[in-house]
Amino acid sequence: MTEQDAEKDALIEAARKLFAGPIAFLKSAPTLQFLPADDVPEVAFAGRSNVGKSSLLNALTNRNSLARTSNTPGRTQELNFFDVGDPLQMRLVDMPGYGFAKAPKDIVRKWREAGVRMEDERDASTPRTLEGLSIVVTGSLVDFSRDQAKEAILARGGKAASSVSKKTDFVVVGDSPGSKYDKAVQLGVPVLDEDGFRVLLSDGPDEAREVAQTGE
Ligand SMILES: Nc1nc2c(ncn2[C@@H]2O[C@H](COP(=O)(O)OP(=O)(O)OP(=O)(O)O)[C@@H](O)[C@H]2O)c(=O)[nH]1
Ligand SMILES: [Mg+2]
Repeated sequence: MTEQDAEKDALIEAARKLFAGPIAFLKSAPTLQFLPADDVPEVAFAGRSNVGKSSLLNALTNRNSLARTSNTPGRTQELNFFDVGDPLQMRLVDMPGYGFAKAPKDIVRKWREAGVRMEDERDASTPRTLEGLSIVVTGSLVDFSRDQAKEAILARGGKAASSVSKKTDFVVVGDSPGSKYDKAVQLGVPVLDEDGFRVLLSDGPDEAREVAQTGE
């Protein structure tokens, strides 16, 4: 074994011991004024909601329920601090996720206003101009795959529905649309072509209604 290998093994063994030893929940900080003193190194788990940050923290420390996990995005809502080692060596910090979470939009905004920056805030910062709207995409679009169209709708807070009803707000129609188009016309649901869809995404529903075709 080389000297480097030996050093590496010693580090791995020290880490194993550290994470097998005492680890305790310290506190949840809802705002910056509740952060613990900055006295030891901290490793924070940041990332999109529901990707498994809390689960990773549990796996790393070989404990089942140190950090609370859940199937529902937005489980972790505050900064949760865990003291590692006795005497204290470092802290692990479980952070709220960002992205499509149910609750954390406001929470992420609160942290952002407090000066905390998370990487890749793309989704959290897309304005939710389609909040509460149900949109059906049918037929093939030129510049969007079905998934891309759906993602663009979801990112703005809209719902990508699969069938047309009176409650549908817009039907986006590409080539060879089929019966969903007929149904939209029949029910008087505003129909958008691909350009109209772009208006919906960039300018919102009011502008899109101006360029939509409405049947009957
Ligand atoms: N298949 C699979 N599922 C995982 C893995 N890690 C976590 N999960 C599951 O993913 C879901 C979310 O896990 P969490 O650890 O709560 O995710 P989080 O990133 O802390 O979520 P937020 O606190 O909402 O930001 C749970 O249902 C976990 O069981 C993994 O490695 N593989
Ligand atoms: Mg979590």
